[in-house]
Amino acid sequence: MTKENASMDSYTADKIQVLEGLEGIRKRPSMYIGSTDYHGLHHLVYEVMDNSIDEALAGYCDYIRITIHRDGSVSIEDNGRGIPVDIHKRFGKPALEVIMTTLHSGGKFSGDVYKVSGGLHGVGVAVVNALSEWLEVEVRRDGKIYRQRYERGRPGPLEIVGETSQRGTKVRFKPDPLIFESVEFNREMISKRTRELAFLNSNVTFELLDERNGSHEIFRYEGGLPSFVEHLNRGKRVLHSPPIHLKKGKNGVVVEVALQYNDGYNENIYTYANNISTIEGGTHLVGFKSALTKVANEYLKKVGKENVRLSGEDVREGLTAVISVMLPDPQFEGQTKTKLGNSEVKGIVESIVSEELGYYFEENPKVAEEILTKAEIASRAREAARKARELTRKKNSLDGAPLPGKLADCTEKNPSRAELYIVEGDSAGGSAKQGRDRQFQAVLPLRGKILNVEKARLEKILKNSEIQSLITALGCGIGEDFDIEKLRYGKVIIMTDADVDGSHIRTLLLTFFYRYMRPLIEAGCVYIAQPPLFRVKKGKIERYAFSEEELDRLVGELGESGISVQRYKGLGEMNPEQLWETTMNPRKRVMYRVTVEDAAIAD
Ligand code: 0RA
Repeated sequence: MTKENASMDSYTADKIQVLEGLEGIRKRPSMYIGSTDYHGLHHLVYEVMDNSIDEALAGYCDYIRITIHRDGSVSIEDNGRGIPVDIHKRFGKPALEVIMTTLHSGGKFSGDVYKVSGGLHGVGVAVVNALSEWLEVEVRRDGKIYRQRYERGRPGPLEIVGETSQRGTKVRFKPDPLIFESVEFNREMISKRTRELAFLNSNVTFELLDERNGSHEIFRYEGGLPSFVEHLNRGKRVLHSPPIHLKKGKNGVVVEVALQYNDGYNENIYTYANNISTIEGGTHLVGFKSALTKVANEYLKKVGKENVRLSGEDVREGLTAVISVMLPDPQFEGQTKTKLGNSEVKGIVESIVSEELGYYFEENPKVAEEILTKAEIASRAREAARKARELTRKKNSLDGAPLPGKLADCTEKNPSRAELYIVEGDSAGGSAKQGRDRQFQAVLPLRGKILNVEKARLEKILKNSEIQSLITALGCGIGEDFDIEKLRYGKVIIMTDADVDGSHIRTLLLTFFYRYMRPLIEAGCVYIAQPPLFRVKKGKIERYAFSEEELDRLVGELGESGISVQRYKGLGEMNPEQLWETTMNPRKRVMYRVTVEDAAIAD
């Protein structure tokens, strides 16, 4: 500061301080709004909306209209009390101007006006002002309409422009193109947030207008969180209706939860703290999960199933839930500041949900049965899959595992040049081993026994020793552990007989790949060999036919006299040379590359 500045009166000094504050926001916008891309841009809209929502939470506002204007500005209008315009004692200027030009870190105005402070990360509308080319605010209050315009945060005069019997605030701003990468608003994004806020604030009507194309949406969900859950579950088969709904306050924290199960396997939980979407979860989510698991297990105990023990994952299979907490001083943590950190919230949510959900289950035993039956099935499936995985992991223990004894490996170690033939039966396996080019072709014979488990559940199939050999030979693991980088062969070729058994084994293998190694199919690594069905011989001429039609053509070509036709019932009937010539020699063979659709059909 210069000497002159230092000697200025306190009002001017305040003004300088304010401008320095707003200058700081303009210098480091990302510190306040996360980024200057379209996320940051829309953040401005959400910030102003949150201020209006605060009025609604305080019980003074039930209507909010958002308009995207043709000139690139957005306005947010509410019917709340209107921002106060009287002279602020400490600052000696209108409260409106103080609000528009002062950073309120954390709890706005140290909590004297708002019990629950919303505002995205509580940065305040001054941030929007600082990052706007211009901003106009209109306040309806005390029978008058007040207006003030700001340019890059600098205030013009506060004027009275008319009279009114209404109350409310309208903030219209045009984001500064010097700050943002793009200043074009996306209606979809604003619409999504508006819908979300409408679910979370069931007493408020929202209107969204886009003057650029004349579109107009109204959001009002008197059903609140249960409607939100129904919306998320739309198109799904639900286990019970309506959603379970509970709401209760404790120690100044209000907890509201709606949940409903569908017959799928996904877990879909949305969490909010003071209307802010906590994408990274936090203490409210932890408390909820813990309560849900506890209540489910307690209920099972009560109905005499002490021996069943459900895990959290079991209980959350097919669950759609929305959790909303309101608290006086939210702490946001995590990478994107969307994780609720207040430690006291965990216990509060846990005790409220335990108690209320416990009552609900007692009063609605049919719903409880539906939910718990599903969780029990989930539990059994998870247990079986875990055991199977352990089994294959042990045998596989990924890298250092010994290769199966039946595998005749190739010398080539570069997977992109190596091939694995999966062959049905030991005798065909023998021919393939002798006929192959051992430089790049490996052979793994599978015994017909694999057929016995065809109808078994997949968990059982995983225990099958033939399948385990296959997993070990491929080296890339299965399911969540699948890693295509570890795949030992770039081509995996299924070679089975052209009969019913052969087709069963092929189907089973495809199903297995589809369920446990889908990326292998997606990468185009799985093939089906096409062995010939007939051998036609006449004198020294020897030819092969892969179909009846081809056979007819060949016979016609060669002439019928002195011709001998052999029909191959199985690969085993071919000698090693024949197998090489017809099915394994890359220069002559015909192979079919398996697509995901093929495998899905097999499944
Ligand atoms: C400070 C104090 C009061 C209301 C507001 C701010 C207020 C801010 C915004 C921002 C958008 N819409 C708003 N509506 C109100 C309380 C005023 C009173 O006690 O009358």
